[in-house]
Amino acid sequence: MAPSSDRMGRVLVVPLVLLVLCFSVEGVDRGNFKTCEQSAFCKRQRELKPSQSPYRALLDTLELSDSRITLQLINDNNKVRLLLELYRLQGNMTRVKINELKPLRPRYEVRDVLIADPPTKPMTVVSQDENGVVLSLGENEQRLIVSAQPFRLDIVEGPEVLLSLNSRGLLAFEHLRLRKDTISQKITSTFGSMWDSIKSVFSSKGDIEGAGGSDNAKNEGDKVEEGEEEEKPGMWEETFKTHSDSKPNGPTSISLDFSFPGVKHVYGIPEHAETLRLKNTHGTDPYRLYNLDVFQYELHNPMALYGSVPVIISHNAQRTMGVFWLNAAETWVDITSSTLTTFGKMLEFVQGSSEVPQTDVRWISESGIIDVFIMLGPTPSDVFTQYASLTGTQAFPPLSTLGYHQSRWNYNDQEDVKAVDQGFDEHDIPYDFIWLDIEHTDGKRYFTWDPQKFPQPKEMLQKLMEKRRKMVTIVDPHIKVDSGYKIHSEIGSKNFYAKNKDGADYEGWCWPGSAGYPDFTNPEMRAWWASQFAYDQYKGSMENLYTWNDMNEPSVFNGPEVTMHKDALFGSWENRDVHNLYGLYVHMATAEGLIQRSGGTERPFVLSRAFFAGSQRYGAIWTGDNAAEWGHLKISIPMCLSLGLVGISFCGADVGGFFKHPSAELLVRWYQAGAYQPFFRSHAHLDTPRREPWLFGPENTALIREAIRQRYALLPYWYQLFYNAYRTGQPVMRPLWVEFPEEPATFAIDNEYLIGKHLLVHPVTDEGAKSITAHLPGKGEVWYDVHTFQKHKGTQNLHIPVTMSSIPVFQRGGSIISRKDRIRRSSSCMENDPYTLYVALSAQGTAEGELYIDDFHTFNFEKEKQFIHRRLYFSNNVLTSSNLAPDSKFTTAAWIEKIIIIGATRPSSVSTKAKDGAASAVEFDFDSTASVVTLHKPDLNAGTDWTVTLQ
Ligand code: NBV
Repeated sequence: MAPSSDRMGRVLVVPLVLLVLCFSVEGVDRGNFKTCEQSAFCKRQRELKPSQSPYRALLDTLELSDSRITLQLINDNNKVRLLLELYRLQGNMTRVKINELKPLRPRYEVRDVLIADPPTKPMTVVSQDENGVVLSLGENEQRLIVSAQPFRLDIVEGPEVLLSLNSRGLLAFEHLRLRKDTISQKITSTFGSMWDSIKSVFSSKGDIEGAGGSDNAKNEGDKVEEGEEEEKPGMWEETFKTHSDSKPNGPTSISLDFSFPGVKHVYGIPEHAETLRLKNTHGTDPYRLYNLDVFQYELHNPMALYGSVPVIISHNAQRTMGVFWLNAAETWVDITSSTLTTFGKMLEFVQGSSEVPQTDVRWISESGIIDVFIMLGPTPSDVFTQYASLTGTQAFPPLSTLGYHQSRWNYNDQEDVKAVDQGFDEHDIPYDFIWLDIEHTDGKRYFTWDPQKFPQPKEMLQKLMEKRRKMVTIVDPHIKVDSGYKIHSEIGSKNFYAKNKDGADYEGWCWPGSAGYPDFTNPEMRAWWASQFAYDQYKGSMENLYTWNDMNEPSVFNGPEVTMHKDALFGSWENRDVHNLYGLYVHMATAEGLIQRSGGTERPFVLSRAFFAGSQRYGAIWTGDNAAEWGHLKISIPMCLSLGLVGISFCGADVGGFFKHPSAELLVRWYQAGAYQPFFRSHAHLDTPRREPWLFGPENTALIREAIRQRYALLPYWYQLFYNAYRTGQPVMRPLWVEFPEEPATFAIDNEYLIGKHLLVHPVTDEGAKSITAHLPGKGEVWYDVHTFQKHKGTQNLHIPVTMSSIPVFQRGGSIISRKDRIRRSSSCMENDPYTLYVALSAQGTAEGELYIDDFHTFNFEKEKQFIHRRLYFSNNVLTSSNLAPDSKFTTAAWIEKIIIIGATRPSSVSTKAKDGAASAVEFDFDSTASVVTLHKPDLNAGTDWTVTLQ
């Protein structure tokens, strides 16, 4: 350990490794993290050659029940049998599960990620012969073809192959086995009794003698041939740097390949600091999914980051599909795109031999089972619906959380908080949340406050509340080992900590020094954790205090790859099996805590750094410790787009960049971009100079103010999109190809995107930019510059000049967007303010949109149907507001103060008519240069039926 002093001059005792982590390097220290070559299972799996699959389907074992088909597979090299289960799921999905037929011990199957057992539909056998079985998937002549030798699966639609599994023969399943040297010693002492009991269990099922030790190897009476189960380095233990992994279960990895004929573009598998379109990994490492705290991550490389969603999405002009690989262990994904196809024999005659593009995706995981959901689309929106039906939708956030968040590591004390809060008022900049990082605690003991710096937390929160503002405090999952700390002693006494391989509480180094890591996989632990957010437990907390979970990969400064040892235990499972779930569980328990403290009334807000499939149900995610560099600003777009594609809409990046100090230009550009991303928070490292919005001179303050004001004006649209994401699973921030799936020019674009269907944003992300080129998609579409109302046609690459105040945003012709143009201190202050409708006409003179209103913070919209959901429709010069949810009940005082019709011709008169009311004339003006009609004070309630007629 090495002493150092903090900025206050106090002497701290910091482990050496922490110093190395925090202060030594510029850029990521790659040596801290494994390459595929250094990860024994990845290396073993990647060495397998394609087209040599040893697996054969034993067709005579086929069993068909109502909801599934099972079939045994045999590995002809070692005679180990696997059980294949096939399910046709509702909503055009297929589930493929492969496990050992009789594993020595159960293999981990992921829990708590699927929202329910996916409902099935019957599958029927269409035909069967000695080569395979053809099953009907019901929809559109879709068939699932099981070929026997070598085993492969093909999903076809009519004559077209949509997707093939194991067509490259890379299915590999390392069966559980006993260690050879242990067996050869006849397992006398330590393992003697275990061996006896295993033998007795299996003696009824068949004999279990011989090297290799797999009982199911004996099912056919075949002998395991010597030497087949070749021992390779790293199978039974592995070291990385100074860390050793004891691997008590030996090699357990699994792998399977998927081929997408006709596909050139695949997306997803966050989190990587990577382009939207995934790259070929031939000649590089595969993309890695293993939740890690990567210090100063680099751009454009396949290294793992803080979170993992094992979902890949394929897209071409005809079809979008997805593959969800439900496995929480360390996973690597290889992607190869080519233009030559090699189809299996059975399909050659249907497919022909012409050259088409193809993308092959191969998944490799360290343990668990193969459990795959194939989402057959066919549209992008169908894939989102399908995935949402499995893992749930985005939690619907309180409106205020869509406002602007001001954070830094750290706001030092109550005075500091007060001064920053006042700064916003003095500079007339709205904000909703101020954040406190780890220094606010009493010695990194979460759920506490530093008694010197934050002696009166409630008073502080109360003052914020009076201004209708809120706060977030950080609550990390590493718990200081300190017998005087209640949280630690309770977790300890309840036996809730994760264990090390020897069964003692696992301890690692983190911010508080020695720390324990609660076993969040345990539902009792989660319930206890949730209870700690009760107002009488978390002293000094109030209704306007929300939560931030950091370091939940989990980060362990002195652990292998800065995380927990693989052989650490969560109940009977190893970290190896459940690693990528830790962050999700922390997030889940915290969100539950915030719900419970309000008696189930209030919607929670929790920001998490680590995540997994399903994390969308618990709150927001940010992209971790980026840097104040232009490249990091640019990458924030594809990083959030990739998350949105796999269900996680509430995403943002630290505005300004976490490490380093941004130039004024970069900071302004980042605010402009961040204002148009779902989660909008500025944040900065402890060592960076202060950078509140008013510290860069009046001109830049004005630019930042304007960007934040644009965000607040658009909050009604953001809110409606989040409601839509919650209801339907459609992403809030979308790649262009999602709305223009037939236009290949959009497939690789990741410097611009759509918010919902209707706003196209092309933030300026280049230093010194004097112009940008925006791609305006859609043949026959029109796009209006939201600032000038200038009309542009799609499809085109529009070159436009930019100045420091430019935020290029275009509203799609045919859309109606609601805004609130009176900006106040915070979103809560604007709740009942009037709306302005921006009606942007299509080439056909029509437009439509939605408006959603509720109390903006409780679950009453759901429990008591207290919400307003309107459809706004413009056609034949009549704008109509109609009810999309007739059984909902809610009223609003908010009215429509202005209606701006863009792309219109001059009317001679305009009248409004509320339901059951008489028609009344409305004042308007017409701007002939911009072709804009502005209706003033139409005096319409935002929540009722009415029409506006232009004559
Ligand atoms: O809690 C301190 C920081 C936090 O500000 C940041 O946002 C997190 O991503 N935290 C990481 C730990 C240390 C980073 C060097």
